[in-house]
Amino acid sequence: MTRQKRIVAIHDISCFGRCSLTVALPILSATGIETSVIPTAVLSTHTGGFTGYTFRDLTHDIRPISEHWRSLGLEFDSIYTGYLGSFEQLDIVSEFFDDFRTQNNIILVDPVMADNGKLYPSFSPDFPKGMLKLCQKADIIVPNITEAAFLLGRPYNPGPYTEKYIKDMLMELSSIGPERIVLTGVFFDDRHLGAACLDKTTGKISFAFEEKIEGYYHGTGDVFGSALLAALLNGFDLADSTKVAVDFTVESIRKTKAAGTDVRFGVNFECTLPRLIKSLNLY
Ligand code: PXL
Repeated sequence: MTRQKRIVAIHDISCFGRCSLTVALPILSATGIETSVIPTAVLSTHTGGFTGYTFRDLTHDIRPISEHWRSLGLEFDSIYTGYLGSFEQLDIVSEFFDDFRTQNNIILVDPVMADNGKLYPSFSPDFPKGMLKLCQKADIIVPNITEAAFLLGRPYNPGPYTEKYIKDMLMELSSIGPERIVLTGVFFDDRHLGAACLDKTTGKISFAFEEKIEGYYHGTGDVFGSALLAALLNGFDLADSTKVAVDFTVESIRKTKAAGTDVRFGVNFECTLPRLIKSLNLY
């Protein structure tokens, strides 16, 4: 057996609502990857559509965890970050990258902060500037169209998009620094939705689309990012990993829509995991 891959996922724990760590941990583990976590905060629910949620900030636990891990000489094949709640957390995570970057590991930053043209309510208008600095240190970034617009200081375009618009956006995002860009929420017509990716080392741009399912389902960015990383770490190239992640996310949404679940409760990725495992040719 080849050496088992090990990653660290640095996100919050939203106790209810299937996003961030409650999504990343099961998806990556199910695909054979040893998944360590650094929880950045504990919330009773995510912040998308719920009111009255609790929030326990764990910012000041991140450095001590990192120091302990350094004393143990731990190494990770990937560092995967998602929702980070403050400038201080961005700075501490940036230091973590400096401490745990190796020649070959993949730093994947999902710049979680916005969707549908708007910043999430918990972020101040200058937060994208801080997130941009973290993205500069990444090997891969996975913004949605709104996050890409905020990172680039461009006006939000609600779509549909042209191929040229998406290709230009990918090129501009790659000038931030990362070698690989995966842009989600891409559509050229009203019937299909998916993602586009650019691999700067080969210059190759690829698209992956599936049938569009109406409704705004929470946590799908985390389902997508986790499946993408699972595929990359299992040896798939960027274009194929993007296809696998689009397929897994859309199938999870399809099941959830069929069940009529509250869109705030996240998507049924659990019952879609066998499909992911099959598409990665695992076990
Ligand atoms: O899925 C992204 C996410 C993660 N964590 C928290 C969130 C959100 C999006 O709203 O609120 C706490």
